[in-house]
Parts: sequence; C-alpha cells; structure tokens
Amino acid sequence: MPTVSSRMSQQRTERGRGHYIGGEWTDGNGAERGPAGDRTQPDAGRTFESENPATGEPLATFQRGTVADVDAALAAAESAAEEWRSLSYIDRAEFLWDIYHELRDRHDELGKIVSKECGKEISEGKADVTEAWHMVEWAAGNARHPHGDVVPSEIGSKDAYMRRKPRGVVGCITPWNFPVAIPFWHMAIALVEGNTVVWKPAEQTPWCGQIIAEMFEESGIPDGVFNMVQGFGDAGAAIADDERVDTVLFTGSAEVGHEIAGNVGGEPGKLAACEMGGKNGIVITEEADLDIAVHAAIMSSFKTTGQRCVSSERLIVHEDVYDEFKARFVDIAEDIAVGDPLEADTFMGPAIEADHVEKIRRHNDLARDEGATVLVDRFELADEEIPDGSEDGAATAADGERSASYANGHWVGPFVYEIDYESDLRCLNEECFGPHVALIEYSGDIEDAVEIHNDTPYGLAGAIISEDYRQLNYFRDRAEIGLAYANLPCIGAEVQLPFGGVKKSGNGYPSAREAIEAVTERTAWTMNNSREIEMAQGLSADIKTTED
Ligand code: UN1
Repeated sequence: MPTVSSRMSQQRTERGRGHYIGGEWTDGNGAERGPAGDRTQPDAGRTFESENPATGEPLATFQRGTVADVDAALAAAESAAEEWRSLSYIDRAEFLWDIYHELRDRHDELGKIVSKECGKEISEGKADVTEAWHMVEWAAGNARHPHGDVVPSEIGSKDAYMRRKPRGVVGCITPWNFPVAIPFWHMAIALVEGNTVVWKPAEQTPWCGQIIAEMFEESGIPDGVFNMVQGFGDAGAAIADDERVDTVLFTGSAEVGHEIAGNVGGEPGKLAACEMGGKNGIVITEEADLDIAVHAAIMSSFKTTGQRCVSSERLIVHEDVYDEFKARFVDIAEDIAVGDPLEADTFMGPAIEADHVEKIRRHNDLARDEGATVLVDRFELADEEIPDGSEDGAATAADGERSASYANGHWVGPFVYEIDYESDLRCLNEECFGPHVALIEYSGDIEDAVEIHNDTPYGLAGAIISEDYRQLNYFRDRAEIGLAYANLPCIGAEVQLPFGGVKKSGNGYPSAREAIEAVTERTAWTMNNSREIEMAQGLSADIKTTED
C-alpha cells in the first residue's frame, strides 16, 4: 500500500503512515481494542479520511487512534523522560533547530499543504508555517537565555534562586485552524524545557500532523520523546485523562477545553493550560479613522473565513459614525473574494467541513430569530461565486469535473447583521466561528462601549479604533480580554507575546514565555554558605533541650 508522503500527490486512495510512537510508525491497536468495527473489513472503525474542504474530496486515509494507542504512546513518553531531561537545554534545542530550518526550507510546499487540508487561503497557509518556525526559533533560542532569578535572602550567607524543572509528560491537543503553528506553540516549548510529548493533531488535519511527525523523526530526537497519535476526541480524552500526563496543553473549543480543565482541576499535581474561543469585539468610537476601522473589521471578521479563535463577531460602533461605517463595511462584505484557497486573489477560503457549515447556518438563523436585520447574507453562494479551480487546486482542468468538484466544497460567504444591543441575546454571546458578524450601534462615551464589549462570557481578543488616546487607554485598562489591540485588527498575534484569554476563553498560558509556566515546576533553591544555620524572620535556630 503506498503511503502518503509529505510531497504527496493527489491520489485519493493513499494511506497515511499511522501513529508515531516510540520512534516507530505504527497502525496501532485499533482493531483489537478500539471501538467495535466491522471485523470483516480490517479497517472498519479504524481509519478516517482527511478532506480537502474546497472540494469535499478525500486527500488520504489515516489511522484512528484508540485508548490502546494512547496508552502505548504514553508508555513511550514516560520511559524516554529520564534521559531527555538529563540533556542540557542547549542539546535539546539542537533537535528543534533542525526542524526550524526544514520549516523555512519547505515554506511554499507546506503552505500549500496547509491550504489544501484546512482551506485557508495561501497567504494564511504560508503564515501558519512562518508562525511555526517563529515559535521554534523562540523556544530553541530561549534555551540559551537565563531561566530563573537570583533572589535576595534576609541572611547574608544564604543564596536563593529559582530553578525550573520539567513537569514530565505533556499531552498536547491541537486544533485544525493552525495545523502547523499551534502544535509548535505547545511542543517546541514543552520539549526544550525537558518534557516528553504525546500529541494528538486535529482529526481534520492529519496530513499536517504526519509531516510534523516526520520532521521530528528526521531530526533524530531520541525515540519516545515525541509521540503522535492520530485520531478524534476519544483519543484526546484518553491523553487528557491519563494519570501519566503531568500537563495538558489544549487549544480548541470552549466546550472541550472546559471539560478538560474541569477534570484535570480535580487531580492534584496535574495542570491544564487551555486556550479556547471568543466572542471578540471591535469598538469603533466617534474618534475613529474609518479607513482603519473598516480595514481592521474586515480582516478580523473574515480572514480565515472567521475561523480563528480571535476572529471578531461583534462590531460596536458609535452612533456618530455608524451609518458611514455600516455602508462601507457592508459594501466590502458584499464583494469579498471567496474562492480557491490556492489562488492568490482569494480572501476567504471554504469552511472546514460540512458540519461546520451547518453550525454557521444555525448561528445565522439564531440571529434572525432574535430580531437581527440582515445586511449581507452570502451564506448560500451563487454558483458563479464558487471557484472553478486553478492549476494547483484539487480539481484538474482536464477532467471536465472541475466545477462539479468545487461545488462539493464547504463554501460559505459573509453574514452581516445589525441588532439592538441586549445583554442576553444569544447571538451576541455564543461563538459561531465563522464569517458571521453583528453591528451594534452605541451612544454615549467609551465607558458605554466597553460595557457592551465586556458583556460576553468570553475574553480572548478585542480592538479599539480611535484617534483619542484617552479612549484607547480606557479600553486597554478596562476591556476584559487577554489580547487587546488599538487601531489594528484583533487577529495576528506574534509568538513572543503572551497569547491567551480570560473568563471563558482560557487561562492565558499557551504561548512562548507563558507556556513555560505550564510545562515546568519551579523550585526555590536556597543554600547555606556558612557553617552555622541562621533562619529568616528572626526565627531562633537554637536547639534547646531539657539539659540546658
Ligand atoms: C487561533 O485563532 O486559534 O493571533 C490562533 C492570531 C494567530 C493565532 C490565532 N497568531 O491570529
């Protein structure tokens, strides 16, 4: 059976290489111990397909990981842990530098694969790879940076300083929308800090997962240090629930993240760092430069087809500029280029999968039911708006099936509505994760805008558009979010910044510096340089006995 290589052709029947466990590619134990499948067909219940969202066609078939596969991966990770943590930071980082160079060298090729497998337009596919090597660069470079503090002691003869130790085995569960970058947010740092890893890529992007695993294999990282199990939520849950896992790093839906955080919270000594969704808003005040406002709002609402956890679904606009902003925003949303992700002039690719299109439909319907005035409804795109293919696309010009093929893609266009603000409207509180955005008109001052802005259970990203520094600073200080932008879109964070949210959006760990907290334990190391023992706080060090 041919395997799907990283320089894969478009044959539909190709098979992925399975899981990467303990330095070996394996089909795993699914048939023996997985969910019941049809035993007359050895693959039934064990495999799944990766799909091109632009065509709905399968890209390749992958093994579906089971509890038994996760068990094997965790056993490998545990047994590799001691040797790995004994290496220096710098030696551990050497393996990551190889991957850094490979990500850079294969930028175009991998960018296209990202676009094919998750449907993001090509500049986004390539940016995903760039963000990955930025994170690898940060983590591997950080190996040569100081890792603790020297802390003064009350006692002159004492040295006190902070040291970090790896927590042990880190379980990583990553989403499809950044299929190359986010795995490295988790794993680059976890590994350089001395942990071993068991990773489950999103079931929508197993091809990207396989390529990353191949990079680790080629880097020569010791067997068992990095392990990958392909599969679905049941495999992810098996990782998160296992007592051998010391830290769970999760990026994905609030639903799953809260369940993981809840379960792990009850287990002493175990930690979950979860980065979840948002109902992100942009405040456009009466002092806004409307060119910036429209540009930032379009980028934030429709880039990645609205499928970033930081995408904006609420535009909170002052009454003095509302009509003009609305007219300009709607005008662009009507025409925004939805199309083949591999075409350079596409702005929005398809949604990730058929179920997700249905979810977007439900959110659009919900807004209507709650009284929205619909301004743009391109949910059902007209036939002529659906792309008819490109040379690099999944359909070929010669086969005459080009349009039919793209017609099965998961196309959706912008849905823009206006609605009077009310605190408990579900459409203003629940995340859609699609090109679905509300315009909310406000009157009054920045305080009024920020009150509306903060009135959601989430708190991930947000932006303010204003030329008035007092308004900007009020938003900076009072907006309940982890990522706040001024005169910018609320997407596009860089890896060296902390990334994460507050409230229902997460606990603010999963990026660069902050992730180190989640994958290490700190020891306050205090050492006596004297032959006497002297205590802080004036505590007596005299030992008194009845003989005294
Ligand atoms: C996500 O949307 O899931 O800030 C992550 C950004 C990217 C990461 C987004 N660097 O838009």
